[in-house]
Amino acid sequence: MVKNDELTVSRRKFVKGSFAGAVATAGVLGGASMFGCSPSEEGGETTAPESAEEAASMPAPNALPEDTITWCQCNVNCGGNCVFQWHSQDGKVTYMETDNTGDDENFQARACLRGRSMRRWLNSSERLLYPMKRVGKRGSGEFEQITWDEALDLLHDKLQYTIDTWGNEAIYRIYATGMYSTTGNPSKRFLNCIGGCVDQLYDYSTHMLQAIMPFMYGTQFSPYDNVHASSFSEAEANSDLVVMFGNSPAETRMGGINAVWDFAKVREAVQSRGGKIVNIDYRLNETSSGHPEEWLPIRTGTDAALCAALIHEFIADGKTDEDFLSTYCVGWNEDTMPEGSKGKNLSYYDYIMGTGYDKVEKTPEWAAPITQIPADTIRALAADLENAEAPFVVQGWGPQRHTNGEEACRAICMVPIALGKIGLPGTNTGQREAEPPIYLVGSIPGADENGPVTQGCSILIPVYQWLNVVDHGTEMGVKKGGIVDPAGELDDNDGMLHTNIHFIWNYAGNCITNQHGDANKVYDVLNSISDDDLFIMTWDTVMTDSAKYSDLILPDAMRSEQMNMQTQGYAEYYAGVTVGNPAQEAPGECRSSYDVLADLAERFDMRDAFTNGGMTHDDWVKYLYENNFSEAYGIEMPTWDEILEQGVFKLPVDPSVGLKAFRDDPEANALGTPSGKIEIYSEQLAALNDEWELEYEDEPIQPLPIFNPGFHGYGSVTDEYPLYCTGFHHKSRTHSSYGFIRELEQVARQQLWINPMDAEARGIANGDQVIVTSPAGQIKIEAKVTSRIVPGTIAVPQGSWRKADMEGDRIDEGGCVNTLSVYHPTPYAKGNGPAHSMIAEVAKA
Ligand SMILES: Nc1nc2c(c(=O)[nH]1)N[C@H]1C(S)=C(S)[C@@H](COP(=O)(O)OP(=O)(O)OC[C@H]3O[C@@H](n4cnc5c(=O)[nH]c(N)nc54)[C@H](O)[C@@H]3O)O[C@H]1N2
Ligand SMILES: Nc1nc2c(c(=O)[nH]1)N[C@H]1C(S)=C(S)[C@@H](COP(=O)(O)OP(=O)(O)OC[C@H]3O[C@@H](n4cnc5c(=O)[nH]c(N)nc54)[C@H](O)[C@@H]3O)O[C@H]1N2
Ligand code: SF4
Ligand SMILES: [Mo]
Repeated sequence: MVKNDELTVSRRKFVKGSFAGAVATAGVLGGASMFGCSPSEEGGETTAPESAEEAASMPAPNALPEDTITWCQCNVNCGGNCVFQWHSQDGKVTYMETDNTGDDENFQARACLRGRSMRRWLNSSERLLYPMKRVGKRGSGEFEQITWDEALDLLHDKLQYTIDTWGNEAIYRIYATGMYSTTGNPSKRFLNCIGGCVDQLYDYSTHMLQAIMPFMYGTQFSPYDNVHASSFSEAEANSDLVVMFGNSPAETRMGGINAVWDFAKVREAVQSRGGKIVNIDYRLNETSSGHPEEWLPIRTGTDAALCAALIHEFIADGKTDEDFLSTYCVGWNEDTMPEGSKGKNLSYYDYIMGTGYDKVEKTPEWAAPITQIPADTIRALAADLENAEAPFVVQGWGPQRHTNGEEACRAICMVPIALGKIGLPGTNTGQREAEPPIYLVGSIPGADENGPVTQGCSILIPVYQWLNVVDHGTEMGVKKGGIVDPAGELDDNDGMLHTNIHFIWNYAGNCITNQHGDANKVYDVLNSISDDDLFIMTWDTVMTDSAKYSDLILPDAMRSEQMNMQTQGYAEYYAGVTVGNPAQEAPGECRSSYDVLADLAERFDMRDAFTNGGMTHDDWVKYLYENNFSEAYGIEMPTWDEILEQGVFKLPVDPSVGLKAFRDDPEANALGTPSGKIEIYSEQLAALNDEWELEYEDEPIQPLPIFNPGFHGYGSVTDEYPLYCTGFHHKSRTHSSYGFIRELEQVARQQLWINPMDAEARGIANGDQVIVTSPAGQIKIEAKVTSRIVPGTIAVPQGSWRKADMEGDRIDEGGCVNTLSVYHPTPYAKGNGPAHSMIAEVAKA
């Protein structure tokens, strides 16, 4: 929490001197500066004109005509929430400036190239303009236009039919992240008005980590806070070594006030103390592009083996912090094992030294062939970690988005734990860099406490499980399939679901196919179900691949076309809020989702409840702003009139050290684990492994953070599929969002990364079209032959738009990675591990 007195020490002032130096240093931001956005002395940049004619008609910067300025933010799920300053004339946006508020250009939430292409999205000829209902097969893309009245009648009838036939447990609100706004998605409130729905557990971002970390760091754990992780600003202030596992802020945290900027300052500061950055990745990512000495290449999906070997060296060198391990941890060695598990050689120490789990000593020589990292290099990294006063060990979410991700994310945390470098200045817990602790305003509530709208159903399914629940939900339950039932709604049925999913509510998401996994399987499963037994509603702005599987498509007005409000994102380290009026009218028959849902609620006699007695969308914005949380944080915020005028309010946040309170007083601040300590060995996980009915016999839930190759992981390649195949988040899109914008695609094309050795062996040259074949499907894509990726592994940037003739050869010419990923949930989280764990072969097209 930010307290008043803390606010007086402004982070901006602290930062200014060092950052000026950082931008002066050639290449400090690597390749990112080309695509991201650099702070400029002059203030905002305008959106580039689309043609020479347009350039000629654009006003010269020093002779701007009178126009209307409105504020908005980028609403997609990149975490940035960067600020847009729209200039409109005659009710139409003409160009965009980004954030240029305040007197410190280092503290401006400046949009990246994607955000700056938002005008092309708003005005795209690909916008959905009217409601449509499906007339062809699912996935065929055949639809016909209907009226809003027909659409809402159909929606009402199908929802009512679903509830009457199977109950509200048959309605699922699918994971969907296309719209970040305080009022942008009132679907939950509407669905609660009609009795509720099954909702999402975890997310596609941190599926494995979010599920498993609470067993190690306690039930309060969140991947999205500054309690369990330290901020990059803390590393900047106090660290002398940064070791990153699968984390590339220059690609995933790109905005102007975003973690990529914080990281540039970290690099400057750490290097100025004589320290260094180590960037562990299977590819030389953008964050270390221009700094190749930072790259430590590793085979995809093998981080836990590297961590085990590092810890082996800490032990061999006598550098483990035994006081810390015995005071703060459970399961490090025999002495610290929980009572019930003693005497069985189950500790992590036994695992490392070859006296436990698999009786193999985890030496650097053991790890070398697995990780592709020479033993000497592992020893040198171990020495660097041992010698650092304040090592900052940090993981992105790439390593956990693997079939062995449940172990990998914990194994990375073992590195600072073994050294006792947690909760101290300049250190980190092994988690991703911290996110800001406060949000200044709330959102339209999904339910009202004691009010007319109450939560009707509390059953949750792991997000990646939805296809299984559509297919055979009644064979799934609490101990089989990871269903969570907090209110005991399934007690009368032995914890098993009463019904499959029969209705999917998809607002602002592309997780039916494109972003989910195994798109060919989705096609087969959904087309095997009769139309009476499944209804899918998609509400979007463009015709996505997921939309093609829907029975009804609704067109949405975008945020820049409505009054809007949103806080800072979750990626950059500050607090803020932006409020804006519409910049232009929505095209065609696009309507605000709030207004549409009010009309739909009316068909259920619930308009009054949904609108809380007649509140309009804009009433909610004002209400939420005026009922902000400033008092709780001891700060003052602008009045409603002031914020409408100024658009943006921002607040610096002080650095934080993850698990500091626990380190300072482990008894007063015990963790939410059974022992109150860090549980390296989890008896709870061991018990779940016995109690649950697991899908795959050879894939148990692991109580220890061991190296486990995982499904389609290390050692699983075959003659037919001799390459490991994986993915990463790409700078030309946010998932599939912005994926149809031609200019962005041209700047950073969709390409298969392949090492020259693997390419040569297959006669593939840079720029060739190739076919990638996995056990799940085939894509066609351009090859990028580069030594920036390790040999033996290929990589497909995720989020590209699928383009496949599903009744023909099914080859996806869009190059979507989820055409290749096999549907295979992980043991405990039931998560999307295969998103980054695949095997494949490549051939010239
Ligand atoms: N293989 C593989 N798969 C992955 C990942 C991976 O790394 N590898 N990453 C996963 C992760 S981390 C995530 S978060 C998910 C993301 O998956 P999704 O949540 O599906 O994200 P997007 O693809 O961005 O889809 C957002 C949709 O919202 C729409 N949209 C944007 N603005 C508006 C609006 O104003 N109104 C409405 N109604 N719609 C709007 C966009 O057009 C787009 O279709 O993907 C996951 N899938
Ligand atoms: N430009 C852009 N930015 C985004 C998004 C986007 O789609 N585009 N999506 C946003 C969202 S919702 C999320 S959840 C985050 C995602 O953030 P992350 O999950 O952290 O992103 P990824 O690119 O999947 O992985 C990060 C890095 O890990 C590497 N990696 C993958 N597997 C391994 C491995 O086994 N070991 C090691 N050491 N490295 C590995 C990848 O090459 C990549 O450089 O990004 C957010 N920001
Ligand atoms: S895509 Fe992300 S970094 Fe780019 S403008 Fe949008 S929120 Fe900012
Ligand atoms: Mo995500």
